[in-house]
Amino acid sequence: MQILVLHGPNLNLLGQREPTIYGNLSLAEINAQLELQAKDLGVNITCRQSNHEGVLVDWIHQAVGTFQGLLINPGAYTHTSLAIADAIRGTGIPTVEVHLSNIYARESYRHHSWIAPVAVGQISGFGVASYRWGLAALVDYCRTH
Ligand code: CA2
Repeated sequence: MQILVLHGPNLNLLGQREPTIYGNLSLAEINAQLELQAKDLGVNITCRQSNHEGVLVDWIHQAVGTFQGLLINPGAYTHTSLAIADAIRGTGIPTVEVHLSNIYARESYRHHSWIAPVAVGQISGFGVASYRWGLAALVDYCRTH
């Protein structure tokens, strides 16, 4: 099974700023943890990050036929991007949305997600564990559906 992991805007800054909200790990360290977990789960993952909405949309389109599941932290596009939601809905790729922080415990403008209605589910607020549990949940979903 091939899983695409997408990280949205500014997540390339992880580990350098705002550690109290997003933790100390860099994006490379998060990806390394997911790679190890993927081996245990017996799946392959491909991790990508972009600061550009259209690039993320293109990668979701291109995932069809190659990837069976999508794990995505859309970053701030969570709260603004109908385009990413439409891409996920349009491709029909099973998707799990993850967030490092608990978006519902933060500013009200972070409480709405365009992605949640097109995702299988969402995990928010557990730091890097949101990604790990999101990957486990996505693989389980893909194996059982
Ligand atoms: O909690 C999350 O994972 C978020 O998706 C992170 C986004 C934020 O806009 C969402 O509301 C919740 C922001 C990612 C920015 O990451 C930074 C990391 C270090 C320094 C500055 C920004």
